[in-house]
Amino acid sequence: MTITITAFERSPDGGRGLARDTRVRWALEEVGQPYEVRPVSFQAKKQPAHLALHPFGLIPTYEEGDLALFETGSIVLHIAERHAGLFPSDADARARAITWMFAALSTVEPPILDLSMAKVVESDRPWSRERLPLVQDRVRERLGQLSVRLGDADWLDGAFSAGDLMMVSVLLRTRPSGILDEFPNLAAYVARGEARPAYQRAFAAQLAQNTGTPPA
Ligand code: GTB
Repeated sequence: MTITITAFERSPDGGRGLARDTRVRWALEEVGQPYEVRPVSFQAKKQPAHLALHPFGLIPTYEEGDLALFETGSIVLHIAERHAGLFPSDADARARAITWMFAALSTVEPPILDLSMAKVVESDRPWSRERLPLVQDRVRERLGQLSVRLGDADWLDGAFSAGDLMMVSVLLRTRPSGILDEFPNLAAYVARGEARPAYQRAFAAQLAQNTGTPPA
């Protein structure tokens, strides 16, 4: 059955891979599932056809036959459950991988998103300069805790899993701020994720779409 995802027609990041379709592409590449991409413009995202797929008018979405999903956590979980390659076979190890997915999305990502908002959307507010260090410190606190847990391991819980895919995807967004590099083991962890052939293919595909050039 054909898998179709939606992505920005042109991502505001110009193809740096920070929009959330990249994590879904990466998951599909890890499990070797081909997929099609339906680019969605900013106007189309708010139209009834897209809202029927995504009630909040965001990307990405995922369609496979009669199944339509939104939320990258749910989409990656679905992909990992249906195909080998992203979850360990041991039930407890799989539960821990899911825990790391949730940790990435609900504990690590929120302060990172807050920092993006503080820099992009709120930078012209009179209180912005005073608030920014507080927001940066909240990101530092989370990354510091994660750094301690990761230690010198390659991945968060044994072999690479959907938990790492989600955590690396979330951490990538801290690189432009310079905060990621304050934690050398996390910077190396993210680099290990990016070095995976599946990530490389996913990145190249979204870059090609956002720059209008075919992947090499
Ligand atoms: N919780 C949802 C999920 O995980 O699927 C969040 C989905 C979401 O926020 N999607 C964003 C969106 O559709 C795109 S990824 N935004 C359009 C809108 O708000 O109208 C967020 C994103 C956008 C741009 C960059 N960038 O340019 O660096 C990075 C991340």
